[in-house]
Amino acid sequence: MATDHNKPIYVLNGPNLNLLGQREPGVYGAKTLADVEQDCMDFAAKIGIDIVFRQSNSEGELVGWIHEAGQQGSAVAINAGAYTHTSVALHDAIKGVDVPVVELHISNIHARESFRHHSMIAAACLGQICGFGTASYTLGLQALSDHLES
Ligand code: CA2
Repeated sequence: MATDHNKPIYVLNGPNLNLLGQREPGVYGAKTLADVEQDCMDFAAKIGIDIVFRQSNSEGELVGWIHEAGQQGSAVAINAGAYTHTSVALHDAIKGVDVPVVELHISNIHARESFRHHSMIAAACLGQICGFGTASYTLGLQALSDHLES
């Protein structure tokens, strides 16, 4: 698939990620979501892509944004937060769009509580990046950019 440089990569964030940097710094680090957005903007400018960065606590809103990305975007990087482990709706939305989707997580979900080991969206995604702290976001953007160029 050739990269459509006119279309942005959507970076979508699920529930409670608006709290980043305010609690649990041992698990999720000290950066706020605004810091992560800035890191993504800087990285996107460096590698020559456009991004749209959003967060919602609503499963339905995330579903709508995946649909929007399927029409107006080139790819999706999603940290679905706790919906990762529960949401058939997000799985189906990802399956329903014709753009590559990368699942990302700040923490290593496989090294945490057993209820975090299973991802409902992993099988619908191109791949999964987790455990690299907030660098998982820029790693996800790099992976999608490389995939779109290949
Ligand atoms: O490691 C990740 O990125 C997660 O997607 C984060 C989710 C968690 O449910 C997933 O299992 C793994 C939680 C996001 C909530 O983040 C908070 C940050 C600070 C304080 C409270 C929640």
